[in-house]
Amino acid sequence: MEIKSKKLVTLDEYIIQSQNKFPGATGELSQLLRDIGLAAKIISREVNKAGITNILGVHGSTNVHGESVKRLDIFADQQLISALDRSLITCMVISEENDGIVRLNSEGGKYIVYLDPLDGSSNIDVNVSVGSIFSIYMRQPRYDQNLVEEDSLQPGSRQVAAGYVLYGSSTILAYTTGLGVSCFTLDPSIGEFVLSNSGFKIPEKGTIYSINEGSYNSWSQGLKKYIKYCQEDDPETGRPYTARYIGSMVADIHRTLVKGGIFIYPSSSRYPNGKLRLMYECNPLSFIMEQAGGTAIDGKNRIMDIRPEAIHQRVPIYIGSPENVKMARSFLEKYE
Ligand code: AHM
Ligand code: MG
Repeated sequence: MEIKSKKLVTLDEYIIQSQNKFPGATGELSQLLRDIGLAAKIISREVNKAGITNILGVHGSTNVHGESVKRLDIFADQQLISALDRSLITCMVISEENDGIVRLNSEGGKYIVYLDPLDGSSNIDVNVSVGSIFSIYMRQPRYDQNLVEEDSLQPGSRQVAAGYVLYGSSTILAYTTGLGVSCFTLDPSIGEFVLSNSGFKIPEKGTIYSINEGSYNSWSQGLKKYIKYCQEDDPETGRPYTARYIGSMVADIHRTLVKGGIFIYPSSSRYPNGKLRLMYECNPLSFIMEQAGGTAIDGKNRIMDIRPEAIHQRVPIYIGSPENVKMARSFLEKYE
């Protein structure tokens, strides 16, 4: 009897194999990605335990074992930063959890990493998916070698790699180094991320729109008209579209990548520049989206072309299937 088994490719194996596509690669970026993969496994384990916090103790308290319980977003931040610190390749980390830059032990390290360690963490209380996001840049050589915040202020088009981890019904890691998007699923029985899809592509057009409609009254005319267009009856174009909004950006973007459609976080009176952060939410997810064949704009311009002015700056975002984003942009232009 012939036994045919599909070969499992783990994240670590895949990263090492992919390194060969970059002649002259030193292996440092591969190491950095593997460090993030390891931290993601530890965070995934803790996120999955979050539902039993009543037994283990609520955040900020002491659990039944007498251990202090950290907030999960702080825990995720510490895991990722210490994983990056250990391998001495990264000189600086900027994270949603820290107001300023975090200098690591390797001031000479050539990479700068932006992190949203646990995006959507307010959703944990209600057992909804959350995610981690990362964005990696090369440190630019300067004569004055002191590491300063400005070194990290590079447009998204200069990212050398980016990705996200979605802690959902299963844990998924997706990343790109500019040669397409690869997705891995965590197999908890062996504790490994296993390749589930390489060369991941978003549908050209989709029938799902995703936006927090509670802010409807403070939207621009163009956006109001576009959302009305999504809701109109026109079977030929698949309308009315379906509305889906999880309120956890990584989960909303992951669904958009798989099923197609559009995700929008616009400017509003509460958030004149949108709510989401350019450097550790919008840029990395735009890089993934573009590498999967999608589009990401701020309403007019490509997100990854924006010249950043501050590490925590916010930006409106329209991201998803190219046809849907193009249509949204045409409404914004027409009713400006
Ligand atoms: P957070 O970084 O404080 O978790 O906020 C980011 C989250 C995103 O995941 C999500 O897309 C957005 O906030 C939802 O915001 P809103 O509740 O305003 O719709
Ligand atoms: Mg966030």
